[in-house]
Amino acid sequence: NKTEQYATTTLDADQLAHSIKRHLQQSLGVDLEEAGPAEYWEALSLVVREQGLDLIRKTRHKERDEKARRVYYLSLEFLVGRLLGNNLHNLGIYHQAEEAMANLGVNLSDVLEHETDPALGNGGLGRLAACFMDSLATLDLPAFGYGINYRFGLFKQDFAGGKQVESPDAWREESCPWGIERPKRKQLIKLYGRVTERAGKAVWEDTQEILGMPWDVPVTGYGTDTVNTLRLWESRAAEGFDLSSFDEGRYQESRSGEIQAENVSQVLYPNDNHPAGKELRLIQQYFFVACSIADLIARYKRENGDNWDGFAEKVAIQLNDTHPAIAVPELMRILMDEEDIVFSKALSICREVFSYTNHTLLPEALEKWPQNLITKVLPRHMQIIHMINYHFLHTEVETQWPGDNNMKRRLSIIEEPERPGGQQMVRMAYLSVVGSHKVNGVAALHSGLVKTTLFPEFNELWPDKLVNVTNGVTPRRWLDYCNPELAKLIDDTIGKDEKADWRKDLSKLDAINAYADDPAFQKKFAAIKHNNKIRFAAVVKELCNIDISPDAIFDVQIKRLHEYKRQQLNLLHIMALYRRLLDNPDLDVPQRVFIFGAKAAPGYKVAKTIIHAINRVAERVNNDRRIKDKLKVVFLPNYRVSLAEKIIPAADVSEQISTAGFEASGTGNMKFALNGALTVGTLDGANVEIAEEVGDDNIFIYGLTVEEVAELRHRGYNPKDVYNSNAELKAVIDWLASGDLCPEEPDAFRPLVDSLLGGDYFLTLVDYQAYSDAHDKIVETWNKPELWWKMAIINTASMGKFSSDRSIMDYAKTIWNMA
Ligand code: 26W
Repeated sequence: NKTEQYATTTLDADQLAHSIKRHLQQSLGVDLEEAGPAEYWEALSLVVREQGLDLIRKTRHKERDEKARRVYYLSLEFLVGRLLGNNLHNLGIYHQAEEAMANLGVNLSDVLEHETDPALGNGGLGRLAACFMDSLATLDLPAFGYGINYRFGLFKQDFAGGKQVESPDAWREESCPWGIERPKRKQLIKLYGRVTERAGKAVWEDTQEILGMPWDVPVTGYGTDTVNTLRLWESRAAEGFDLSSFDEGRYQESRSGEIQAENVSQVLYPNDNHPAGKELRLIQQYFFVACSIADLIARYKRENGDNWDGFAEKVAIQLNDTHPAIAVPELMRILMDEEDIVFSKALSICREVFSYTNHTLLPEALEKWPQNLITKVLPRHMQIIHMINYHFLHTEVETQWPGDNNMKRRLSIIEEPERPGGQQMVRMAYLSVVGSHKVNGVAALHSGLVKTTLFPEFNELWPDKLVNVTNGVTPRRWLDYCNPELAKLIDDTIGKDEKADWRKDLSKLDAINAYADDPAFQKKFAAIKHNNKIRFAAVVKELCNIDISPDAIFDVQIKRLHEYKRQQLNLLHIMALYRRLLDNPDLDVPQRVFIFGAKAAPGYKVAKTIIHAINRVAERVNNDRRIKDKLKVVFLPNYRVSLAEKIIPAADVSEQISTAGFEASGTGNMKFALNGALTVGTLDGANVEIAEEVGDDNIFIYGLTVEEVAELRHRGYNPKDVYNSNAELKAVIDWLASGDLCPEEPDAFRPLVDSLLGGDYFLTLVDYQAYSDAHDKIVETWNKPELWWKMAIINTASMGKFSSDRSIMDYAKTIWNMA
């Protein structure tokens, strides 16, 4: 039986080649002679999809028999990256596929480059969700991811005159063999309308309806037959044609309802750490939440019947930030209005089922929706939010702080306007805390701040609710797949039998520590880095037409552009280095290449100015013969997952330089250290734990701590004082302001200069000197290669803690009650 043959993950090269040919001819209608890498990509993807679907079915049967608790990960973003190479790896058929392709006369890596990189996320939060899906499958945990199948992912980025230019990313326009439509599981959801009472029951009526069509992406695990599902919803019109208007020849009009409905899943909002506050965004949130909750309830009933008493035992729902927070009143609505369960019981079911992850402390990033808007779009949900709030304030808060109305005002899910005439706002974070049994931050430092500064009263009221789960990254994509030479060196050194496979247990890397001083191992480690740098230099040449030497220090900052992440600090320092070289062209310093990748939210003026300024400085520096190639600056356009996979293995220095207290965790920091780059960073987010793991001697920590930041703000801070007392810093800021770098638009960098000198909220100037000193230490260390490579090896060897497998086991134990 043909299908059974695919159930095992032991396809050999011949079988694979046979299936590839079959799909080329029979699924794609392409002759072998006509097939290029794009066709081979599609054919091989179909082979893998076949395998994935078969295993999904088996996983489902196994779970049905075992009746275990399932976790549902609700996220508006899943930044999965390219899937074919990763799936081949996870299924253990990568080398067979390589061989099969070679026999067909094609190169597998060329084929893999033909996959469009699905950009269904903005940055850290979305990429974390993707690493978690990989780990859930690898650990054989029953799990579904739920999200939106956006037609347009995060915009594509280009530069014109150094400025960011955005264009739409219609990523599905080319075929996408991974997604499989599941019409049998479609959902109908309601919006707008009004609530009336009939026979003592709330009835939500006169609504508009949209259809949610699920689109399933198989998620393979490494070294296991478990394949989970990422179910992404696409919106469609609920009714077909309005036939009367069709008959009258008004074809466009008859479809107008449909066009509106389809808008809902059209585009990913490109904001990171700043809400858009738009009605369509609220509808997106409700749309995917309502589809997902209905879907998981239907699954529960199929498997367990109609008895709600067992629901919380079988279902755990994780809210990835507050974006899906409307799930709390949605489940309440179903329990109360459709299942006749009383309020208090419904709330306790919710609290057993939900938990919420906070990813940011930035005040402007915390979502609040105008009460009026929720009332208009989701009138029943607004009533239920009021009911939850009333119960919370008048029983729970009242018991803890009797008669304290000030406390009630502070903790209310509804924020009262500060000025008369202002609007009431619904605090989605408070709704999430009140509706959940656990709330977690994403690194130890961050979770501490969640307790002490973000939700101190909640922590007093419910001392066990706020917990920490430090983020992690999947070692499959971020070491094995992106850095195969290093993966092989590790295998050759510590073995690759079932027991020693670091791919499944990253703490096994610890054994590499024994080789940190070994000259032969150091030589191999350094040679691999060098090879990665040669390959990456070719990418830079192709994308930017800039020549960089693999002998230079590759110093990298790749992440969303945000003032708190302080790309501007990096820029000011580069400008100073350039001036130092101009003053003294024979300065005995190693060659350095500063590499950036970052997208700015289209509406974020200062962030865009920083991109423009970096590009202008790059142009000046790269074309100045006087400095003899000692300094280069590269800003790669259109930073995304597939580019990160090429940059990170080639990095020597990892820039993690946020203002202390602002980067919740960071996950790029982990990927770099795992691949043997040394971190220059502040004591922020997971940098603190990275420093703990590698030891203070193996990381370049600089700058103000969280406490010092608070102290300085308390004392009062004037950036002009720093500006006036640091001649080098003053000179580069004056240069930025002078218009010299952008003569056709002399005021171009004003927004940046004003942000620095008029307030400097992110304390860039305060940390400048310490940052510059840290870089001097980096150079000093680079000049002692045995020390450098020892440190680099210790970094790789010490990253065991930062596997997303460990993160997921933490969630399973402390939050989901699954292990
Ligand atoms: C509604 C607007 C909005 C959009 C996105 C607000 C907030 C966000 C995200 C929470 C921003 C984000 O991606 N946060 C990052 O989450 C990562 C995973 O936990 C952390 O590693 C990063 O430090 C954090 O900035």
